[in-house]
Amino acid sequence: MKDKLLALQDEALKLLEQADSLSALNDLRVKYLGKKGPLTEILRGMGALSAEERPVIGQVANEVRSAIENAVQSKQEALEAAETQKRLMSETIDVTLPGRAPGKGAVHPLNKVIEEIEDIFLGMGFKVAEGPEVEQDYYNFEALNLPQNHPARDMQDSFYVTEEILMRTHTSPVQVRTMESMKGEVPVKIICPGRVYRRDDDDATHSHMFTQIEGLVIDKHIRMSDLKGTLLQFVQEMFGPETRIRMRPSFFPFTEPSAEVDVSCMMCKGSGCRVCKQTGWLEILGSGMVHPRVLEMSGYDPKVYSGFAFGMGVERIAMLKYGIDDIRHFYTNDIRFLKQFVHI
Ligand code: 2NL
Repeated sequence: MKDKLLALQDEALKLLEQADSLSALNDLRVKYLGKKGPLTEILRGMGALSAEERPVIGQVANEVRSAIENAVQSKQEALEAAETQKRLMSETIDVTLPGRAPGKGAVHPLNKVIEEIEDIFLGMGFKVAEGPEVEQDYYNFEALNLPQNHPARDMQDSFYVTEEILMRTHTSPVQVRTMESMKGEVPVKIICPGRVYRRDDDDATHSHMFTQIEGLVIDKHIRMSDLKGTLLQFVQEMFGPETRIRMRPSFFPFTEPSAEVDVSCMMCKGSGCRVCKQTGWLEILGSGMVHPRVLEMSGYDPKVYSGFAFGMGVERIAMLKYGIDDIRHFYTNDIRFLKQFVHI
């Protein structure tokens, strides 16, 4: 019996010495000291021993148990210490290493151009007004004198949400809302930048979503020469002081008379090149005197007040100014394209 106990102790101590993880150690503890282990079994069988043998074997069994318990205890401490050491090593931080510089963002080229245009008009005393991109038919069409059967109102040309609600097709509704809220007060002198939506197939020069800036001035005695002077000042700040403009008769339902505005080509200074198709001129704006019915519908008496308005596509301006050949570059967010505008 005693030999059996000592052999058990030898075996247990040997395996404990080899245990290389806390879970392996726990398995061994259960195996040798657990309720179903050999030691418990031996102690249970003590009843069959003689009265002389019982205390001797009992003492040996207790010594064996203590020896195994002590071995488990010290091995556990050793493994825990090793584990702590390992974690400390893996979590070591070298505080002397240089930091990693975070990647810097930059303003999108379209937003830079919007800000540049806003700054020019702010310098001439305009305020910036913004409004909803999802708009009521009334503000987008009706109040702008667009007749019921006008092609722009066709389901085929605009993104309708319901019969009465659509994605705005220009930023004019913001100007209508501003006139309404001004309740006939003057001067009105605003520009309205923002996204607009039209059902168009995308290609190098068309996009179903683009950015527009419209301007509106209403006061007493506003006339065509105020429009021309304002736009000349704008293009000379935008494209250079030598820039010239010309106005051609045109038509918009919301202005009368209406004019298309061309700037002298900034690539060839007007001598003719590929960009201006040898004409020396580039079309950049639509404009005109606000139609009397538009003034009247939004609370301004056309016998007392007059105004001018204009609208331009920001992408087109940016493409001309920076020689960009495809409008889709503004929306595909290719970092190689965007990086070229970080310092403009
Ligand atoms: C273009 C032409 C234009 C307007 C926009 C306007 C707004 C009000 C009243 C009258 Cl509230 N007119 N806006 C006028 C003429 C032309 O835009 O080619 N845009 C890209």
